[in-house]
Amino acid sequence: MVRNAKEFLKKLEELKSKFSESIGKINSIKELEELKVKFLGRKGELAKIMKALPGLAKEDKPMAGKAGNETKNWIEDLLAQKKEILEQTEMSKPSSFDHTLPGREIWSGSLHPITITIQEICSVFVSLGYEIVTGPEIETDFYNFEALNIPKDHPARDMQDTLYISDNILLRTHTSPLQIRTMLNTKPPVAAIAPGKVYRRDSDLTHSPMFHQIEGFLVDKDVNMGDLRGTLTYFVQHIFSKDTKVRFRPSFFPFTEPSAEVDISCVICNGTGFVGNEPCRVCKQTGFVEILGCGLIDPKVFESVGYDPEAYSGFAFGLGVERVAMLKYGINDLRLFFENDTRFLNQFLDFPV
Ligand code: 2NM
Repeated sequence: MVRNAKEFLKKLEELKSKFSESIGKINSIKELEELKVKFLGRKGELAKIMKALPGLAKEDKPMAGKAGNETKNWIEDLLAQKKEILEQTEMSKPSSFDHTLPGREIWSGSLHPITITIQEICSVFVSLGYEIVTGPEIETDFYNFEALNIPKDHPARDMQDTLYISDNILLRTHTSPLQIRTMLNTKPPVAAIAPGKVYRRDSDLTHSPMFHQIEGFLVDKDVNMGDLRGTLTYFVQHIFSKDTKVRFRPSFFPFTEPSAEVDISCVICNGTGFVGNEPCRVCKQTGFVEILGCGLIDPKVFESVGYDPEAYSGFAFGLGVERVAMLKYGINDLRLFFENDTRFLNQFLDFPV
């Protein structure tokens, strides 16, 4: 018990020597924090002594109070000094940072082969002056079918199984609605290329319910099949190789007349039908593979977008991006594009993002 100023000062001195002794044994910042609480905390050693202050003689109180404060400052100074020393030794401990460890690998993304293919195809047509157009994946019956000369009872509506959202709203089955939208807001001459996702009710080894298409069209005065053939030849020779051959076969589409399917000399066997001694599996030894559909735009389509079929003519074409990418990179399984297996995707790391 502290009864007078003398005893009060003695207690403070005892506290100081006790503290000096304790701080000498401290080896970590954590221990130092605990020591601080023990001596300076609200219920700590100093606080216990200071409780006696109100009971001292009135004339002794200022001196005793001052001595208490000085003790507190003295302890705080020692704590701060010790903390600095401990921080320095902890930082220089050899185990805390091993600068001989190799750095972490930096992972960078890469473009998906479908994206690479879309960009390459589009840039060929941009080099010919085409503009790139995009638009909604959810379409109305008008843009996807009606304006393309595919009326309600037309068999072409079953040809491609449509995914409907309601009677009149659907997931686009091709990118042709973009051509319609472009024609509706542009006067000829016009040339555009429309890449994008399309959707069909179809799913098996060789069909995905979502895939990618690129369609292009050009409208001007006196556009003919020769212009179409020249354009497509330029295109395939820039995407595949400069001696890729082009073959037109007659076909049918509701939105073009005449219509054709285009084959190119097989990029796997160079049109020879053989890879070494093995018969070519890609062209089944025919030397040709189908690559796209095309034709001269039907006057009915011009009517639905308000173009004068007497004054203008045009061509259009459409292709499946997955198919082009498979031929270009020798990929034999469509599903690889949609599985996002990094062992597959990492083979396209060379293409800059
Ligand atoms: C194809 C084949 C042939 C085509 C036609 C049009 C439009 F809107 F101009 F009439 N866009 N795309 C077309 C023509 C698409 O895909 C195999």
